[in-house]
Amino acid sequence: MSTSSERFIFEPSPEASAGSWAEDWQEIEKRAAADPLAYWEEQASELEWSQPWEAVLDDSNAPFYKWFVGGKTNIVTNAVDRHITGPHKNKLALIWESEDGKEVRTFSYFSLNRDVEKMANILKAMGVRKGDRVTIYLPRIPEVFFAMLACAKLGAVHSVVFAGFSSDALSSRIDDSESKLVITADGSWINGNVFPLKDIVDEAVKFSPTVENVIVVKRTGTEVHMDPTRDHWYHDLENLPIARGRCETVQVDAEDPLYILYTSGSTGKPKAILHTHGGYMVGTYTTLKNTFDIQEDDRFWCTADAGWVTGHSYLVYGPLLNGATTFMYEGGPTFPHPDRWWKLIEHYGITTFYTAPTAIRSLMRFGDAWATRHDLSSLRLIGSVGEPINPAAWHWFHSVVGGGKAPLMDTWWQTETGMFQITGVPSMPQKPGSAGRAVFGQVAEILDEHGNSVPDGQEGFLTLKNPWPAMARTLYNDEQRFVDTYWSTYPGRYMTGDAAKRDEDGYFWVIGRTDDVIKVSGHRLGTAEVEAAINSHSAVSESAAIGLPHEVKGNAIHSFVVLNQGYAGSRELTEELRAHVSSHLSPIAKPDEIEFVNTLPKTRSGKIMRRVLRARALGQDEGDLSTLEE
Ligand code: 6R9
Repeated sequence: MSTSSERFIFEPSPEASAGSWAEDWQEIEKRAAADPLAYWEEQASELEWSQPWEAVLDDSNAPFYKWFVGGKTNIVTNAVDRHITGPHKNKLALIWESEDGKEVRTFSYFSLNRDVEKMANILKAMGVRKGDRVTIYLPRIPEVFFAMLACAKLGAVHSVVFAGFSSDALSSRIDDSESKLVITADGSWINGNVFPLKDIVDEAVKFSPTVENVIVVKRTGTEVHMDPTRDHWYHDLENLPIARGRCETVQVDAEDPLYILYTSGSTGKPKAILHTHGGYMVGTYTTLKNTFDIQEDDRFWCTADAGWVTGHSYLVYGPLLNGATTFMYEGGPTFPHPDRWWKLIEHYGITTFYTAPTAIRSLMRFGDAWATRHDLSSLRLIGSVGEPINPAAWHWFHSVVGGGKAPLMDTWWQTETGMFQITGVPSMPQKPGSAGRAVFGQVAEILDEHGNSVPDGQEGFLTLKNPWPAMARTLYNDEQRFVDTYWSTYPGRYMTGDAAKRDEDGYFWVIGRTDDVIKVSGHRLGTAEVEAAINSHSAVSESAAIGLPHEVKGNAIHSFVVLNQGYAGSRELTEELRAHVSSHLSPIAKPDEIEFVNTLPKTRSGKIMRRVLRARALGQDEGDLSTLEE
């Protein structure tokens, strides 16, 4: 793609820009560029702090940056507490609908606080204190809000694990974080079937020395085993005296940890990204406000699961920090029919809708009629995240869902960045396929492998120049890996791992990952994790996994497998290996194709050359093969 073919521009409509938070975006951009710290200080001042900060940024021990140093607050003070003492008290904070559509639960800020206090009182009674880690393994139900907010309220550190990960994956995350407590449900609903969450937890905590208690929310009514010394039904705990009464929000240092979230990297061991109360709070508050222009009467729907960073920042924290009404739906987009989401938008009058390109592509395939038979005119802004949005999906989303009028905000960011880094605001012209411009106060630069700036229009590595409040502070228990992974390629700069281009107007066009991380249906996975799962099967000697382009999922996993002596490739074994990955890692990581091979291309030092496999599969030039072993 050349930049000249990317000239198609959507000018903002007066309705979208007039009165929006960042209406004078050029002005704000200029001001924030001139003094980013003043910009962030001004944003932080819109929130409540029990003790003001002494310095906005401390960069003396970079890359271990500190924000709002000396300040005291709690993200819950701003996400919940401040709303119940003001005009938002009776405003809806959360609307939830079940997968089958038979249950609706709504929470005003007042009642959300009641539930958060109840959960926090229970956690406290179970010995959870500031700094303790709690693993949350829950479906998309309101209790995931209560659990995350209750931990934060006490200054405990939550580690949400996507409730689609296997017991192996869950167990390693519980052990790595040394969680005291696990919060789960009996099961979750997936397209009318029960996924047995409690069974998976039982398996995962079997050998976990640190887990003292497991709280179980009843959701599917499935029969589960309850260990009387360890497991407790939430509905029993809720009725105990310990659950009653007020629970104070612990004031913590701005830099105290809020959560860890495991995400995939280049090795088989997931990285535990650590975020803090103060900076993360300011960053998610501001970016959601600017990009989705949160207004008093909005109903904001982010379709992400709380198990991923998008769910943390823009389903739970961002909307609540802005005093908005956030909507959560338990199920997926196509069950029982491909208009499930459109029905919800129509019924609840959703105004701002944030989803992933893979979902748009999967819904597009069913034709326009499923969407157009619903009145989607309440939508005033729509958004995309997770991977580049291809032109066909952009136009369908914009015209069929957004009615050609709702600005489509593409948002580029990562688990590590905590908040948007490249995006737009509704008053800014949009270029379909470009994620937009660096957020206010940020400078993004495209560099070559030597660290030199590349000319506009040319591909290179996407880097971020300025520190930002919601940046990851470290990898939990692995400071060295934090420095090595993100900060040593280009000293003083954050290396994103993505390839991108910048055009002459300062818009960024993200191409994709340059490492062994792949996005499958918007979910972040590492090829090494898939390989580790396959290699744990007794028939397998070794394997390599790569991502290949897929029309709906963005990327699909292809695995190349070398079998042990005495095994032969067959259709049965292929299915067995796919099921093995499903149960040892996650159904989302199941390879689309498995190819049995005799050898894998390796360097002389024994490293698998995945790029050679990818080039071969795509029929492309295999590139430099000088390091390839005989
Ligand atoms: C928020 C999230 C991060 C990776 C990132 C990039 C890809 C995310 C994107 C996008 C193009 C966008 N990515 N948003 N690529 N356009 N709007 O997805 O976090 O799961 O950590 O993934 O996702 O490759 O490096 P995470």
